Amino acid sequence: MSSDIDITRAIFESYSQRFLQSVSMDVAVVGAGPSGLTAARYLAAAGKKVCVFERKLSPGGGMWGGGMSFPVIVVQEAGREILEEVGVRCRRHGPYHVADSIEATAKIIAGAVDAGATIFNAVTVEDVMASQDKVCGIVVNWTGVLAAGMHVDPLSLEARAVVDGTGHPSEVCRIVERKLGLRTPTGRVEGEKCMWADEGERLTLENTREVYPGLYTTGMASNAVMGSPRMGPIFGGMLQSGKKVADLILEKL
Ligand code: 48H
Repeated sequence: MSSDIDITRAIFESYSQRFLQSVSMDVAVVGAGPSGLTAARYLAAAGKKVCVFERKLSPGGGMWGGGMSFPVIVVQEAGREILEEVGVRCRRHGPYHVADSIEATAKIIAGAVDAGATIFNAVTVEDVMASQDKVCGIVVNWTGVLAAGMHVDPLSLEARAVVDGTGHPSEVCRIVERKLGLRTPTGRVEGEKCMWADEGERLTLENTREVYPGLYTTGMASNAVMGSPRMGPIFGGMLQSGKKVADLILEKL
């Protein structure tokens, strides 16, 4: 009888404590894809209080499925080095390296958690907090509440930096474009262009930057914002972008 209640108490008290500890953080990463998780690992390893917010039940984003659901990913040299930091076994294949996408995704998640990042799953970021033309936090709601279309107001969490790691839709940047006037060099959030792996990989890294005061992009969102090509199931750019955005934030904080 009482053990059922103890289980409820253990879960509710632990989660409440975790949530309360996260109402004010150094970095909020939106989206637990390979870029966001990699950014979180480096930031946490550098001693920053970093939380990752993932809409879905499972973190990992688009990496589980490899290419067309063949569970294999391709990386170049720099990506291999980042994968090996978290113990992923890579194998040379022609000019590339390949890894099992399930092993890689699981170890990237574990790497972020082991470094000290907190991952909130099943939580959607639906808005940002802004003050004096600077993004200074995120606004979250339960994914289940949003999926059910219930009119429930969200909660706000403060962050010194926010990272848009939402992948192809670049959701946070689109919100900031609409509500705060984020502008790219071309004047608007462009959306990604057609497949061109080499160029897409190169530009993912180049496009990783602070796009609005307090708001950074990483991974596919960086290319979507700047109108650069997609690159298919080659993931080194995502990992390098996560590392770069962590470095950019560490320079500032
Ligand atoms: C909370 C959210 C929200 C939100 C979205 O798509 P991802 O894997 O992102 P990246 O950039 O780390 O990696 C991209 C890669 O997976 C990919 O798609 C590639 C390389 N494509 C190339 C090609 O040509 O197709 O992960 C983003 C995550 C997902 O898990 C979403 O559920 C989550 O962000 N997310 N979480 N609040 N508003 N929006």
